[in-house]
Amino acid sequence: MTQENNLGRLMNGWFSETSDVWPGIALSIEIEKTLFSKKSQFQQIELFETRHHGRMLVLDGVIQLTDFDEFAYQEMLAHTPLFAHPAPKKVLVIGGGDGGILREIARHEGVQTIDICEIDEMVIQVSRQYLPEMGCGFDDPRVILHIADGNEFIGQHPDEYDVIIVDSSDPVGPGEILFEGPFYEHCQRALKQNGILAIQGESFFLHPDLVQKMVKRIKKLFKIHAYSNFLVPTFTGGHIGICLGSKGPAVRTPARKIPQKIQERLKYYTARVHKASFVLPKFAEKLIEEV
Ligand code: SPD
Repeated sequence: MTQENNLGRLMNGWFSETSDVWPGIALSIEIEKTLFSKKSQFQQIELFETRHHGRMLVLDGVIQLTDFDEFAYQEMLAHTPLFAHPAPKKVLVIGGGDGGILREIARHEGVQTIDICEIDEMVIQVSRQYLPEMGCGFDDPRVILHIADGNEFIGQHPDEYDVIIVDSSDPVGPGEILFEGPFYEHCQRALKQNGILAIQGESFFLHPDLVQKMVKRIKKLFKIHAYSNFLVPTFTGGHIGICLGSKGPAVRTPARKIPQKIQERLKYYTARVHKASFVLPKFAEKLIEEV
């Protein structure tokens, strides 16, 4: 897929996220002003002040987050695998340059090391400058930043992580490699014996073929696998999934009690939401079961 096909449009004060990955449908957000717009070595990075939804980060024309609902995505993608694991100590994030997933992982006191591998340093700089609520994720002393290609990095770290979280953009531009078979195999090898992998799992409404492709890869590599989904109103389609693979722990329920100290700071994730997120509409369940 070419990047040219994927650029969003700014017209009459509205940003519309149009893409060949979801033809014929677009999500539009009213913009107040553009705070940052520059092409990095890897992608077009844009940061907007929206009229009603706070700040918004856009990569190659695709909305990555808004202040309005970023908590839903970051909390679910981080806490679902972390609470499914009985005692995660070493965690890796691939992508996630905005820092929001780091912010959530840092709430877990038992986690000792948080490696993050992000290919595009400019995303981190922009987030630190314009999205302090997420950029602060990099301030935790347990965070070790690696500016590198996620696919190459993961291949060099066998048997190292309790949890790996892939916070990727869509399979266009720098994120494309993170949807390929070899990357999944590297992730499987980089996990310790009881490790859990959680990958940004796209939307079964917008791209069922892609979801099936991801699930098929996970099923081939992990004895335990599941697909979770939840609401994010400012993503086209209004929801997104997580594709999970586990070498041991069950993933559909939390393995431990959510500490009060963490729960009181969260806005989306609860133990009940964790379990409910694995209940899928009939067509999606079929889609996932038949691969
Ligand atoms: N279709 C958009 C998928 C974006 C997923 N990545 C979001 C990054 C937020 N940390």
